[in-house]
Amino acid sequence: MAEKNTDRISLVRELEKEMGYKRFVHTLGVSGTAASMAMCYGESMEKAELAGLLHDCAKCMDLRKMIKICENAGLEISEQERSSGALLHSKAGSVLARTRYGVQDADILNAIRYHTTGRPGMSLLEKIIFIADYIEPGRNVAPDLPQVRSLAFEDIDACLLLILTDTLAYLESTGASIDPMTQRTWAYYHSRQEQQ
Ligand code: DGI
Ligand code: FE
Ligand code: FE
Repeated sequence: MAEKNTDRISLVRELEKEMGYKRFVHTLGVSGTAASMAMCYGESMEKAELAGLLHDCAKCMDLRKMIKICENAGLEISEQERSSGALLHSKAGSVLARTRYGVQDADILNAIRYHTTGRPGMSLLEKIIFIADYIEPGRNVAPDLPQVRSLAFEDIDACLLLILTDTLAYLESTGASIDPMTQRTWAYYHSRQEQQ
């Protein structure tokens, strides 16, 4: 147990060196929020905390480096990802979590990999990281945040759908190209809610 705590503290120390300070504070916010959601929903608190700490571990790299990391790992990169660090950092982050930080748990790696676009049929841990990333205390510009924050602890799928709906509306308003996976995730959770 003591050893585990030492590892956790060394990881935080390493991440502090790897990222800009704003990103580091966001990382701590996501990690703490994810741990709280895990307590609420009966997910492993340790896994949620670790996935939260590592979810943006590739975010501060330049795009060429992200591309290299994914190519070396044999992952396919779409044209859209090739031109967007906002999209590619999650894929690159999941590779780094495994190769550099020694994470072997597939659920943690998937939570990192899909934290930006989500995906249909997300695991509980994947949903927690996706939501925690959006609601951590440092976030303050997205619409509906008070409602999203309370839904996060009351109805996780409704919360997920609201975030996806607001994100798509935001992306449409800025004219950004929408990743097909973000669209598919929204369609999947929208149709599930309709069926209820
Ligand atoms: O890395 P963070 O900023 O903490 O959060 P994130 O990994 O969720 O990335 C958020 C950004 O990703 C935000 O600017 C919206 C953008 N995003 C999410 N889905 C899509 C997307 N950007 C594009 N171009 N297309 C998407 O489908
Ligand atoms: Fe991210
Ligand atoms: Fe993030």
